[in-house]
Amino acid sequence: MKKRWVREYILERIRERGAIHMTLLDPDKTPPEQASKIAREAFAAGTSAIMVGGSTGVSEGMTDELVLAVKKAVDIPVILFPGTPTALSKYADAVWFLSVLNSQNPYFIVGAQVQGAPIVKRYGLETLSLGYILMGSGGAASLVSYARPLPFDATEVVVAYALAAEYMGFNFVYLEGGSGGHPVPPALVRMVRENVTIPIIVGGGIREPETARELAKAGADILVTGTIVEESENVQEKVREIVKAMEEGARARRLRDAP
Ligand code: 1GP
Repeated sequence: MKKRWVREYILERIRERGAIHMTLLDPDKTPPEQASKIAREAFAAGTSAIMVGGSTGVSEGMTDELVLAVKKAVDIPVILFPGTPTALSKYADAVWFLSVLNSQNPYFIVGAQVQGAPIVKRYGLETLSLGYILMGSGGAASLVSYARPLPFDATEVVVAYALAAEYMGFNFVYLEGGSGGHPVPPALVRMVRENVTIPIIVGGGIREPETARELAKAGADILVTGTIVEESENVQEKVREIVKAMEEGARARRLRDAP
């Protein structure tokens, strides 16, 4: 059994820095050579972990190759973000063991997890339990998981989902705006922050430092970006400005909330 350390690492880094950034790599869109280069640059720019996954076109073999390439390039946790139970890799450090809470199909709430759990055990992967809530445009993740994405203005319902995630025992909650879509509004993140105590992950459509600053200021603990590292000419500079703005936002929040 591998050592379980990723959850502690994440919580410790959030305590130290106020908020942390994770870089998402999709094996369907990023070949392993490019993934190592992106991982190196993102690491140099202050990213805290590499997430690996995608909604379509991802096999276990592709995931293995990408994880191995990233592990060789950087010494930060590689966390699987699987779209299916066939996208698990024994070479990763941990897996977001996620349930799509607002799917209309029970397969994505508990079925895929039942299929994947014995594989996770066999591979000795650390599990990070995650309540995943799709909102806004929802993106490809929403389409393939039969989710009914929650409108950004349905504040009370989003808060209720996030609270349900906490009360059901999930260790993290993910507010997903959908890859390449519009980011989750900071005011919505703030409402969730005022109601839940578990760490809040926010992703989908984060491209600008200003967005990262406002989301961290509103109470996001972890920001995830995928599309910008696939598209940027200069990944290091792009991630660096996002991380810097995010940490400034987290500091502003601490000052605001200080007794
Ligand atoms: C998708 O939240 C992530 O699951 C990342 O979204 O590709 O828009 O950065 P982007």
